[in-house]
Amino acid sequence: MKYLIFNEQDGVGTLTFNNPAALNALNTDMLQEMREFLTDPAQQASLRALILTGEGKAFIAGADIKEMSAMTPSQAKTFSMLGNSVMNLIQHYPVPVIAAVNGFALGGGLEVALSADFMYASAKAKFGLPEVTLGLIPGFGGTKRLTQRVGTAMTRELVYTGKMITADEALRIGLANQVAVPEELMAAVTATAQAIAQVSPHAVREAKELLNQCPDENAWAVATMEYNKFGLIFSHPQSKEGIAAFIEKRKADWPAE
Ligand code: DAK
Repeated sequence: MKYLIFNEQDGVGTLTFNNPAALNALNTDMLQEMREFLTDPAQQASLRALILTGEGKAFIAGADIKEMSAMTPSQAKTFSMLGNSVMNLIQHYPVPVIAAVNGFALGGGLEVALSADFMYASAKAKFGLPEVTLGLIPGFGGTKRLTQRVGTAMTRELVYTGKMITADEALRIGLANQVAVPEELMAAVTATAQAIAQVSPHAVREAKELLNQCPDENAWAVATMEYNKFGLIFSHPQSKEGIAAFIEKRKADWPAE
């Protein structure tokens, strides 16, 4: 991979955006590499959690403005469709995805972080949707995801002004779950990913699938899915093991799915 670095330890994968000279700006090739990585079934089967982060001073400073400068309207639409499909692959990745926002997360970069299940921020991170300053609008599903995360009024202020906010402000509005000093960001995110890797992998995958339905379905549809899943999970060996381990006062040893 030219734009991505991947490594894994004990079921926790880390995918690093690696084009620091361009602040990891999202170009077509990088999006295609992400799509390839995210659809690899072997990788999906072996991981328990996936961390996304950036090399250098940016997480991702947005879509590649230089590449976009040469696009026709139809190429821009194709680019937006590719970006949207990659964001959906992150959102629906079968295991939790945590964005470790190490620096600038702007435009398409914030949209990547918003597609993750949740994000932690370095105290140095900066967030924003500056598309309007370029005469554009957010193109990778960010308006909806940001509205779901921080509410309508805050999203509108950020989209209409294009301004950047700090990590502390991101924490205050519920965009980031935690702020860490820069040197401790990866340790904090890894500790949470490792905690996820300890619990039942089957239950986590099922919970993620259910949580992904919540914003789009009505309460009754979600409740129906929940009780169906809740019933089915009782036939899974991991629920039997988890409950037995609690009663026998021992650590669960999760059988393979
Ligand atoms: N694209 C391409 N190159 C970028 C870039 C970007 N988004 N951001 C930074 N770079 C490049 C810079 O051009 C510079 O390259 P050289 O000049 O060295 O060749 C290098 O990265 C270092 O950047 P700076 O020298 O500017 O670094 P500073 O620390 O001074 O400033 C900055 C950092 C993040 C404040 C600044 O680089 C900046 O403002 N960058 C642009 C941020 C931005 O506006 N991002 C939003 C991009 S728009 C759509 C599809 C998609 C989208 C919209 C619509 N449809 C088709 C509907 C998505 C849009 C976006 O994401």
